Amino acid sequence: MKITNIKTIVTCPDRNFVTVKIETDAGIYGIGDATLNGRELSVASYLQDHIAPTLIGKEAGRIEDIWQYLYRGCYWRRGAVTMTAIAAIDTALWDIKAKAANMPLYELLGGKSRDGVMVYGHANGGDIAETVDEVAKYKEMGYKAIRAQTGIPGLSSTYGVSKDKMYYEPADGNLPTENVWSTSKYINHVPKLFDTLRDKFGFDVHLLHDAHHRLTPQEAAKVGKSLEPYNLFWLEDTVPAENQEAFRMIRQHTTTPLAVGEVFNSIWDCKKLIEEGLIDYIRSTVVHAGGISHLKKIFEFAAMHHVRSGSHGATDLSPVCMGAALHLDTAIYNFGVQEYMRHTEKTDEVFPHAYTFKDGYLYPGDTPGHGVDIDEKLAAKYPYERAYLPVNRLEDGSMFNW
Ligand code: EZ4
Ligand code: CO
Repeated sequence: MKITNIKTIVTCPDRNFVTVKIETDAGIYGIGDATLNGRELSVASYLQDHIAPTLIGKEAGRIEDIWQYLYRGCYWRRGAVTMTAIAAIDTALWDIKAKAANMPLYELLGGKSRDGVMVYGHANGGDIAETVDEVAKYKEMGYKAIRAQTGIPGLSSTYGVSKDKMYYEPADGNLPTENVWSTSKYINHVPKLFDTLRDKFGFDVHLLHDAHHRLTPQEAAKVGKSLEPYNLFWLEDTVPAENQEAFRMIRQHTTTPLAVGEVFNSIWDCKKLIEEGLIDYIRSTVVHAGGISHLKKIFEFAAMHHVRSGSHGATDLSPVCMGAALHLDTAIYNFGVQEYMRHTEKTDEVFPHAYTFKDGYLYPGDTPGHGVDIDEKLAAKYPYERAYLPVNRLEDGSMFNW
């Protein structure tokens, strides 16, 4: 089965998505997500201008060899743009292989290790009372795990807290929005949120929290310690982890479980974090960490070091990524939790999918492949719209220095 054509489809059904479609001479096609929030067109060009010409005529079943060819063969290894493009090709090739075998993808990855994939949703409010209401809504929908974020008194806006509830999108504006951040205001406020939530909902629901890479190691240690009485499922993205050693300091001071990795794109971003047992959950996902092939290797390495998966699953990762991630989540044995922010109706219409939500769990479905498709005609109705993730400054106007 030879690759005959590679299309790169850019569409904006409420937000931008890049999708790669690989066609073969057997009439079977596969699709992969290539969306990199705020940098979408770079990946589209990488795929269309650089990768596509090199793969026409190649054997579609040689997934590992194509992965190594794209990773090692281009000389310039790693990087978010490159790895997202490789991920899209890899996902599409796994989709093709599973369709050709007439099996849902999880069967090719070793079969089911679990029946359903526990997901967490985002409850965010402008203040604590509003966040409490949002958590209640997620509980009603059946969620077993809920991420809680709240606005900080004295700061006019906070990343991850939005007016839109079910489907908020952090990217906006024709130019980047600028937010103001104060760690001292945050540190004093966040324990109050979890104190209120545990008081109201008890300890039977998993609660998570995301610090969006805004802390120093010392501040992270302090936040982790202050949240210990509330028994969080995890504290996410404390420090950026470009300096992996920084997590040693956090680890020594708190037993709050630590999660990081949504911006990582390869095993080399988390090798030390995992092998030294500095984190509890690795949050990388299919689209940004080299596809099914590479992420499976990361998760298997993590399994040896008591680290579980907790894949990123915000609205800017397309339903194609979600479908693929659910098959991997279903197959691996060290699965932890899967983020699920849901997509808008418009997005779901462009990407018909087999996965379903019930009672706090997602199910990948049994359609051959990863079970997600793209309606190209509908996609063509929504042209790309420029959008950026916001920039953060401190109260004195300076950029973050960590
Ligand atoms: O900031 O997906 O855990 N989820 C998150 C997300 C990310 C966005 C970045 O594009 O932190 O909201
Ligand atoms: Co996050």
